[in-house]
Amino acid sequence: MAEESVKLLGYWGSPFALRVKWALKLKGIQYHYVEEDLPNKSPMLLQYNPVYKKIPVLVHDDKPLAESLVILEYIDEVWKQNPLLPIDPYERAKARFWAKFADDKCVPPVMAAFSKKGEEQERAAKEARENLKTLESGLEGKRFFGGETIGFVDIAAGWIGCWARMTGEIIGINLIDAETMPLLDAWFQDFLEVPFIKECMPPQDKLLEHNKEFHKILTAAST
Ligand SMILES: N[C@@H](CCC(=O)N[C@@H](CS)C(=O)NCC(=O)O)C(=O)O
Repeated sequence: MAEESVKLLGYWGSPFALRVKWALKLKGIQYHYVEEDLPNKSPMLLQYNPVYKKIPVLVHDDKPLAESLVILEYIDEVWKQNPLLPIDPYERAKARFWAKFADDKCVPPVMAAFSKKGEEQERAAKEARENLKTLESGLEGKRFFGGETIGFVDIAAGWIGCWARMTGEIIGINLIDAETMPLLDAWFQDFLEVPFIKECMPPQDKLLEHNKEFHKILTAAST
């Protein structure tokens, strides 16, 4: 049988590519990583993801797949070891619900708090804190969203802890409040300390500098 080929098109500072790196690492899948220059997208990226033209793209045996949450589900279906989604259909649906909630309701206000100024920024920061508090309820007292082991929602939402904390540091507004969301705060810390999770994280100093530059560009554009 021919050896299977797995390729990931990503960008070092992308949290969406990080999700895929985490999932492949958890499953123990070897892959070839291709770093994209996002301002000058490669013909390969445009060919493989003509619809969104974004990374990450997973290419499995020449079959490309875009959108990180879709890729996570694909990885989970193809490589069954260390499952990400629970077996029970209702629990699976709930995991998908919280991953979608994180993308739809937590990421946008964190990004808005990062890119806006004044009252708009305050409003976005408040919304981010409220929605992160709601995300906390999905933990239901468990160590991870996946229970005792890392699951779909952990992989989908775990990066928000690092990015929201860094964003808070850059804009001087706390987005994760350890007093009002102690369980989520503890989960972020616990999750990000898991060795294979930590191993895949981009270098924090480099990420901070990169995000500071990005913040300057975004806020200059909004004046
Ligand atoms: N919903 C997408 C988001 C992917 C995304 O926003 N990728 C960014 C990098 S973090 C990108 O490729 N940006 C290039 C562009 O928008 O032109 C996913 O979950 O995969």
